[in-house]
Amino acid sequence: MSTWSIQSGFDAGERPSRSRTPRVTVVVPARNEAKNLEVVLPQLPEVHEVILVDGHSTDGTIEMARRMMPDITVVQQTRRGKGNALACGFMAATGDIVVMFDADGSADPAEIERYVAVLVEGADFAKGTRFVAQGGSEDITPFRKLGNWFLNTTTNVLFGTRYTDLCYGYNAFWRDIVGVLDLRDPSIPDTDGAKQWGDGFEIETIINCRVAAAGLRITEVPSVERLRIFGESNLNAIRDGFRVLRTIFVERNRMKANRKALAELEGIPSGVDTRALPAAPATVSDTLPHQRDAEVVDLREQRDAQVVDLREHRVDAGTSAASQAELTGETA
Ligand SMILES: Nc1nc2c(ncn2[C@@H]2O[C@H](COP(=O)(O)OP(=O)(O)OP(=O)(O)O)[C@@H](O)[C@H]2O)c(=O)[nH]1
Ligand SMILES: [Mg+2]
Repeated sequence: MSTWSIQSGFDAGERPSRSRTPRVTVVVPARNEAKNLEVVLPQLPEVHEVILVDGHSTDGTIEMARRMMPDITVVQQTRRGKGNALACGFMAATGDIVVMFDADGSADPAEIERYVAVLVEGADFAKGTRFVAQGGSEDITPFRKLGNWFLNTTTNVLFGTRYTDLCYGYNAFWRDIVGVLDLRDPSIPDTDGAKQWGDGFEIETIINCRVAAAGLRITEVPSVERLRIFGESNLNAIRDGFRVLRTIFVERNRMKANRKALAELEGIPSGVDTRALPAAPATVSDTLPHQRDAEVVDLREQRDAQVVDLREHRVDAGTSAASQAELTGETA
């Protein structure tokens, strides 16, 4: 397993002190996964908390989750799409480490400790990969594999990254980097019912691009993707593949714009190669000195406020999805 980060040129400062025995939050986005959760939840190891982010399921997903794991935290997502579900889950998380864990049976719960281990050893972001020794997939088709290879290579060329599996959703990170991800605010309402940018399956690409652009330490973790147990994939290879491709270019422009803005702030004369600059502060607390006083506090206030906000969307024990939907003004 190799750890790498792209050239950042700045010493982003010391990482916040991190626990050797971190509390782990497992975030499980789920849309109509009742049958899978019945199998998957009992297999999860003992962790600090498990957060189910429900995508307006109609198959009793929430009830099943509660039956299999009475102390599970249930959050109702605020808009639509896996990206929004994850953003809601990250915001509600209280552990030191966040593990992104699909509900469909494809992620092996026994691997969680591997992700945690590389984070404790010094990585900021532990990226699952099916395409290294000891990794694999029982699920991927040759067509998707080719598409993933193309998207992965494009990212590596444009960002200077060393990813081997861009489009894989089993990843983990220290929660103190969540500010760097800068995901679409879950409290922004779902206006026209259309999936908003960042709310769909492009989420993994957005996260991968942003952690790399920020110069964070990334360690790839071999992972074996298993077959979805029941039901059908929500992913459409062609439509979502194009969404990912677009994301890569959008994120590349974002990185360049951030670096330019940062160079201006730092008073670096034009003509200097801004590729040597990080695209964003490395972690919420590891901002560059000039940002430390002003922005950190802001970010934290914002984060706390959002968590409180989001908790209004939590489904309390004994409250059905329908009555929760009434509460939040959403249709179940
Ligand atoms: N809350 C929520 N979860 C979702 C949504 N879309 C997908 N998910 C969950 O995200 C996880 C991954 O979705 P899948 O449909 O399996 O897609 P995938 O794993 O990327 O693709 P496959 O390899 O085809 O399985 C599953 O646990 C889904 O239930 C959504 O809109 N809302
Ligand atoms: Mg899946």
